[in-house]
Amino acid sequence: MATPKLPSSEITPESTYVDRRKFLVAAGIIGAGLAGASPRSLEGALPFLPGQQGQAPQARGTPYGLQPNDTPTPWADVTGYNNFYEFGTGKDDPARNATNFRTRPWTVKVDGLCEKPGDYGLEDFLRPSAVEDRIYRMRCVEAWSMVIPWRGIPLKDVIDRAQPRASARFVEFTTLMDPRQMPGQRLPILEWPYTEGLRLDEARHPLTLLATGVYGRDLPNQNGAPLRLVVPWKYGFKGVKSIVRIRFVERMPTSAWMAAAPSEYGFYANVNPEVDHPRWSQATERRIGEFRRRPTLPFNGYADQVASLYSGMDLRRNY
Ligand SMILES: Nc1nc2c(c(=O)[nH]1)N[C@H]1C(S)=C(S)[C@@H](COP(=O)(O)O)O[C@H]1N2
Ligand SMILES: [Mo]
Repeated sequence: MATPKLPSSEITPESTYVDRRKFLVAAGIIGAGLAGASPRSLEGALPFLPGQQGQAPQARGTPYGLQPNDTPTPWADVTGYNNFYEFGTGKDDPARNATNFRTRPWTVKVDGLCEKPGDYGLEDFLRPSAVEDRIYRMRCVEAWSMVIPWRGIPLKDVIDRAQPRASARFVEFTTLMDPRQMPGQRLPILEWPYTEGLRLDEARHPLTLLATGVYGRDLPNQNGAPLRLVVPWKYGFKGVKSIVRIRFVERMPTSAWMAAAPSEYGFYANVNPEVDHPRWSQATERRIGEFRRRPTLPFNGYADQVASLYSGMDLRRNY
């Protein structure tokens, strides 16, 4: 696995909360012989060559905010360098520990302040005509970034079908709770189940995707199968994985990361190079696979499309 070697100054500040060895022991990974037991079956089978399927990166001014020097991050990194704490806090833990995670059958409950609540099967979400391939720049609050060819449907489609009421102002998303399958949930790493939220207008923005795949095939489990959120102008932690509930609410939801460290992870999480994380700078980033750091762009390069959502807001306070 080509897990990039990072200088120690960059290693997983998000996992400061976690004692990794405690995790491994309690999760039954040390001693249970799980480590290394499951080879990454998809690795090496690159199914999608940029330029052959889906949206190839184009010149400046593409609808998806790619810059001329943005090329897709290799499959091995997209699927081997992950944050999915339900399966461990190391970047290569999810690929190893999520191999047998069951994603079929899968039901997503849509409820809260809407006219058409219901339990949806995956097939209900995935009208084939609505599925699109889009290459997005993605940036983690840990100051690394990738360029990922996602496949998915606009979240707006799902929201419109549910018909939110006028009183609905936010959308809350919840990850599956299943400590038997998700060893991280047996430990107090975050408040489980993982939750996230968007303001309703952010959720309806045409860039916001419910992703079902990468590189033209179904999402690998470590990337949040079978359904995860992708919001390219926000820090990666907004991209809640393995979603089982989408709920319309009046009040701003508390996300898992806000609950863990409210002074470090705000609700808005718009990529803002001018507002440092309390423990490190957000001015630059390291693109996985590259060595020289890049400047971080406001709204991760999507300002033209999304800055108007925040006009009148103090983006230093609303980090
Ligand atoms: N349920 C759940 N969703 C999650 C996380 C997590 O730990 N649990 N980590 C978040 C963080 S911090 C990041 S950067 C992205 C990483 O997505 P990727 O591994 O597909 O690149 O997932 C986000 N979604
Ligand atoms: Mo992240």
